[in-house]
Amino acid sequence: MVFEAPKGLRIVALAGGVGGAKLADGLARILDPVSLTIVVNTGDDFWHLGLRISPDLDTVCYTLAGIASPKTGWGQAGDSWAAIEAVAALGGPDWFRLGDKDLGTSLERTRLLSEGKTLSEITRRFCSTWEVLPAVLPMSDDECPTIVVTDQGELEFQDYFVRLRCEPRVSGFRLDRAQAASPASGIIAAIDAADLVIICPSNPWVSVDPILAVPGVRQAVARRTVVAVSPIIGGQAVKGPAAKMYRELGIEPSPLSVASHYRSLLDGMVMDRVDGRLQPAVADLGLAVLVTDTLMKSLKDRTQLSQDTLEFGLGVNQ
Ligand code: FO1
Repeated sequence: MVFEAPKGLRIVALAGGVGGAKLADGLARILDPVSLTIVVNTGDDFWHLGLRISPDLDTVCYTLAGIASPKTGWGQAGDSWAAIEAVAALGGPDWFRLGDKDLGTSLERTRLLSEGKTLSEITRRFCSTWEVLPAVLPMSDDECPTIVVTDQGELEFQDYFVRLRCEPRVSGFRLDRAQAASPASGIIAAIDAADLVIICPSNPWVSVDPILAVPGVRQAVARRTVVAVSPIIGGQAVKGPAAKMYRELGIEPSPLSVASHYRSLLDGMVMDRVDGRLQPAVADLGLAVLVTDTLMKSLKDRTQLSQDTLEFGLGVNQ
């Protein structure tokens, strides 16, 4: 499927995690690569086993390269676990399941960082090896860990998400490192040139808000036409703790809550048919609404949702 795009079209997608990676992949499959820039959350990045791990960047790149594990959505397809099992056998931490090939990615990233390369440069180099053609940009080259405020204290994201299996009760988030970071080179220019910014179906609190917290990003996005795809379908997150977070924060998880979350930025909202009854309430926020199939189980679902979102988004302010 090739989207009949107007010449010179520029699209920016804000993405984090598996849902974001799937829509970014759908967009990459129907757009000319020069039309697409994907800005990726790095608030989940952390130091572990002496290595710099960038889970969302890797998830997006592996997915676009067609090498992501189809079972988990993260990590590489057909990976083996010899290294992490050797770590465990020696009494080291194995709660973060880094496969052997995945470990290679983090080893090389860490080596290049120690040589003084930036995360943007490293990502560009990896994308070239993996033949990922659209521009994939980390939100910042600075370290900006997202802190999850919980009943078990303030936790770095992977501690909360993987080590503690999202069990602690969430009361808020601290994005102060993102708020003090510089946007990676090219991000603001890409957003300023965008005909449409698409907020992918990623967790609003911990995948998209960190990107928007980087100085200048929210302001640049607010100047463009923006549509969001809800990561909440029928009161549940397709993957991850978004719905649990909403409930613990006293908010009903729904596309209406997602639309309210981004309200000051949005022109349009894409939500699933199972939530069709909420269309009038979302429209009452002053937004255009597209009700369609948003669950991405197959590659065809990814390209169809991308096509629907592009057609809707590009028409929203006509
Ligand atoms: N998620 C898990 O739930 N358990 C893991 O052991 C795990 C390992 C892992 C290794 C590399 C990588 O790139 C991602 C990994 N993830 C794992 C996923 C990751 O924690 C999340 O996808 C994101 O940070 C949330 O978007």
